[in-house]
Amino acid sequence: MFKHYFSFLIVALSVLLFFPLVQALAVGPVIINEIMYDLQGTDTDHEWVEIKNISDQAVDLKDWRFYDGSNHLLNEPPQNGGQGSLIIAPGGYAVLADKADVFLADHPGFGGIVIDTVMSLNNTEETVQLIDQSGNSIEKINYQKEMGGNGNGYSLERTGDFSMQFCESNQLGGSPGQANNFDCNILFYADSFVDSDEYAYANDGNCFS
Ligand SMILES: [Ca+2]
Ligand SMILES: [Ca+2]
Ligand SMILES: [Ca+2]
Repeated sequence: MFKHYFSFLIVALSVLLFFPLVQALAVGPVIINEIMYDLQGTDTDHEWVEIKNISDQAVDLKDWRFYDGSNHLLNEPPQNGGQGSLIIAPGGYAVLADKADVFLADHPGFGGIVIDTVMSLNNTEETVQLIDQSGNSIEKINYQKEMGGNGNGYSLERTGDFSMQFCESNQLGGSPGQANNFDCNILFYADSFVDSDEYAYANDGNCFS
């Protein structure tokens, strides 16, 4: 009997010690801030995702992965035509591009960080994640076409650093490397940090975050 209770104590302590760590790791410091998953015309080579460092310290993305159903290494600029570095300043942005050179050709004069990786973003719905160097999921967003940006040249933009809501950009081509500027005709809360596939809609046209 004593042995039984001792085992229970060990399990309980393990749970108490482990879960706060998991919770801490599951939030930031880098968020997926904007998703260009369905461009006008062909998507091949042109897709990109904007990420943002919402912490007050620089974050080094060395050995991080972008996940879109499988993990893809982030190529350190200037590999494959990227520019800048893997180190994101506090409050800073970076664009993860399927083809960094194609992104820069699509956005002449772009001065921000562009990191080449591999992505194939489904035009109906997809779960995308950022995986850190230890294999932890730092960010997890599930989008679907009903949120907007469905082949019309507009991206999906997060409405705030700590918001789970994504709305269609109100600027053709989105706002890569810049603060988001969006229009919420449909309210949507993505399931970042939470392992579920539930969505919430409202139809009153109001936008809040
Ligand atoms: Ca398209
Ligand atoms: Ca696509
Ligand atoms: Ca943006």
